[in-house]
Amino acid sequence: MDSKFIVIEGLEGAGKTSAINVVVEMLGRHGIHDVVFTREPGGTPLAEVLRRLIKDGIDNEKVTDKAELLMLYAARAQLVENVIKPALARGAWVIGDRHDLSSQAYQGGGRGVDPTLLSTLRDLVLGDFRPHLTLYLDLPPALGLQRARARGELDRIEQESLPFFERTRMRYRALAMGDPTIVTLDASLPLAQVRDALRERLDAWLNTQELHS
Ligand code: T5A
Repeated sequence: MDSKFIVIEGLEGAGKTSAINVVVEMLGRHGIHDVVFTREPGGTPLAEVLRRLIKDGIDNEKVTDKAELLMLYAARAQLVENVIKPALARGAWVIGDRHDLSSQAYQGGGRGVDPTLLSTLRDLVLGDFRPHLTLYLDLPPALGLQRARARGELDRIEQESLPFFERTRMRYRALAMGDPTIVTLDASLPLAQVRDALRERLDAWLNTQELHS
């Protein structure tokens, strides 16, 4: 089977960490052990510096929506060209904790960034590079934020208002509905049920990939 890029997406507290463990487990069951992990923003030395700036800002300077977007795409350009594409080219599978769909949802939906600017940037930075599969963990933002809060301090983006996350979720759901490579899972269920649903969907997808290889 050719190597693939699988992405986990969702609001804060959706359970992406636990989902990544299930993906690793299922890949192992299908004999796939050469796996590279990425997170966005981040994943290269330069992208990790940008991650800190995006999440925390600097010296209380207001981070404009455009600067935030450009930093996210600068980090993504570094990660895709220096890590993801080389890994796929040598035959490794890549599991991404977030990718471009986050920008479409948070910056496009949450921040309300001009759609033309978003699509122009995506085309310029990524061309036609897309994940083979995206697992979108859907949950009400209030629940996700409650989980994230229980874990510790909230960063700059996590401190946004509930309506910001409602808009982000609406955009995630709208994009997922129109894209067959995005699988939506109910992440408000107890963890064991989410994990079972993930196993089932991934197993079916991996079987299909095997058939076509
Ligand atoms: N961002 C990112 C953008 O705005 N645009 C972009 O283009 C990109 C790439 C990234 C931030 O940047 C923004 C989005 C983010 O705000 P981050 O630190 O990577 O920052 O933030 P998150 O990805 O949101 O990471 P979190 O750790 O908050 O979310 P997870 O990984 O989904 O949460 P997880 O798995 O740690 O779970 C949180 C807690 O909930 C529990 C877990 O045990 C854990 O304690 N939990 C459950 N409890 C009960 N039932 C379940 N089903 C549960 N699932 C998880």
